[in-house]
Amino acid sequence: MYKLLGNPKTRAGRVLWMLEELGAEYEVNPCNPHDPAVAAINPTGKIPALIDGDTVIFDSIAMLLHLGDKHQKLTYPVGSAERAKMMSVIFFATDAIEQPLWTVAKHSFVYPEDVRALEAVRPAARHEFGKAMEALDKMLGDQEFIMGDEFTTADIVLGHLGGWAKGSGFGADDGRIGAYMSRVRSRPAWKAVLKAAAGKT
Ligand SMILES: N[C@@H](CCC(=O)N[C@@H](CS)C(=O)NCC(=O)O)C(=O)O
Repeated sequence: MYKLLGNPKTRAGRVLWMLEELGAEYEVNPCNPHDPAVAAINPTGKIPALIDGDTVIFDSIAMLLHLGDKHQKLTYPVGSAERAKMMSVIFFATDAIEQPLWTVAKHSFVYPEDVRALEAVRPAARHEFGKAMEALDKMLGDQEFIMGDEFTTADIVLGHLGGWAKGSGFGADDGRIGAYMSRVRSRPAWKAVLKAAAGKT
């Protein structure tokens, strides 16, 4: 039984999505960052944190890759060309798409108020996000999923970021990218996460 710490409305949501896709057994403590429960196991106090037996994993992407490897689903064999390509997409997503979203979030509600500079960072974040969407559109082309015909971990990362973008007013809902986001975000596993999260509020 996996134990996940983290409010589903954060990056914990992408891990819950993966757990649902895998049909894994898990329990969730929907705590917020720096809750004593998470501070006790993660030196940064950040969420999510995943407990798998005696192992504690701190980073959501590390969790997704670990779960995929362990269950041998939604990924490719370690060392394969497909696995390398999928990781390229995932790291592109967290570098080029997530960072501008995270920058705006940090300047909106994470940093202490006296160091926030939201209006100063917003134009660069929007510029960076726009460039990332251009690149994503090229990567995606007319494929159903980012790796082709198969839904993989990379689609969970991208689909989760699509929701984050929409929720923070960046948008990723036009054209091929918009259709792709609707496709992946309509999967039953993600709907189950949303339903469970809504039930907790
Ligand atoms: N790269 C980490 C980032 C973790 C992270 O920054 N989590 C946010 C919530 S989504 C958090 O705990 N923020 C509180 C803080 O930065 O102090 C991951 O993907 O898990």
